[in-house]
Amino acid sequence: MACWISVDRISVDSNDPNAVLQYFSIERKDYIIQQISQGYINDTYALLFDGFPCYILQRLNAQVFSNIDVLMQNIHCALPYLNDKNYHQISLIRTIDDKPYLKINKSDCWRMFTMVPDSVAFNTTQDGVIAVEAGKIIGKFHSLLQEAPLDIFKDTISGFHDLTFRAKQFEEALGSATPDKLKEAEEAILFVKMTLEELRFYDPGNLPLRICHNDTKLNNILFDKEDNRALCLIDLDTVMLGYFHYDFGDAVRTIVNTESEDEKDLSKITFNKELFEAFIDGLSKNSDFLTKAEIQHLPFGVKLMPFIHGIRALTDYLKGNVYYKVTYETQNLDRCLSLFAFTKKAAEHMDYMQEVIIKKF
Ligand code: GN1
Ligand code: MG
Repeated sequence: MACWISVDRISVDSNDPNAVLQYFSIERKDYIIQQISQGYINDTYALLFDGFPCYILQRLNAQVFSNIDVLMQNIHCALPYLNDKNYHQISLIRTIDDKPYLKINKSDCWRMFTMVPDSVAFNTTQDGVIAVEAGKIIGKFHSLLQEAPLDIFKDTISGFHDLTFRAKQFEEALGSATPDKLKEAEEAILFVKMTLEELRFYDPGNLPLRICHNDTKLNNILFDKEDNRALCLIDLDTVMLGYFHYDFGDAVRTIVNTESEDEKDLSKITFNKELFEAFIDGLSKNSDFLTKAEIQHLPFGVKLMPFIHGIRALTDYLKGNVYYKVTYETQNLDRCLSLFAFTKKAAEHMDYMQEVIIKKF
């Protein structure tokens, strides 16, 4: 249902992307608005004029992001650094009253970015060039942000990739789940318990904290439509401090597994060695910033990240799909099963990854 409220004495339908456009400092034109269905959290729209995409408009999920000021502040701080001859800078479009986003009320927040022209994103790939390019751009993102002071970045979601925190949420979900769901997810629950036991002694120790993207899945990288050069990373909502192996693991899990995150046929889940080596090749071109200890931790990230995402999906399934947008009731369960299938593949390839990494770095 549309909810009419007032912004600066003007009424706006806070659910309607068309209605919020007038509050952004862009040329007034008859844009066509197309919803982009990807993404589990925000609502995203592309603004097209004359068939060309010009802007990205997003309604932020205020339930997931409880402090949108902090989130936007992190992005605002990161963007000036993310600019280089080999990194396409994206810009935030300010509102007509010169704010970084449109806050209608606490739960209705919209923001707009420039669209990267002639760019494309891929959910999965079989192409070694894409894997090389993905490695390069993730390395570039980190080298550029190395210049930014750490203390200006605040957590947008605390404990985001913290295994102990995710395990606690999982335990709570077990306590409140229906017997049906517990039965349906029996195998996945066992896998979590076993793997948590195995990772009990995981300790990032004195690895350096870096400004991470924290969601470096393949489809958050834009490539040039013509020559497949990687241009930049998008979806900067979780730019905050973390360990490099988070970004490494998220990229690898979505590149070397050539199937989607909710693939039901687990026999299709891959660990494609050519793609892994290509990714490492690309990353090694922009990896001077990495310490020895970080390099040693890279394979661990490939096991950790799909496992953490799997626990989060399973927790959400047990809680009744309250966090992620789902298109069917058991989607979160399918996601966790496929993520766990990849976690197992990663575990089988730990020595192999270490060997490739030692050779290339
Ligand atoms: C969520 O909405 P999207 O797809 O950008 C999630 C990520 C996961 C991703 C897919 C804030 O991101 O952590 O990698 O789904 N983002 C948040 O698993 O929870
Ligand atoms: Mg995201």
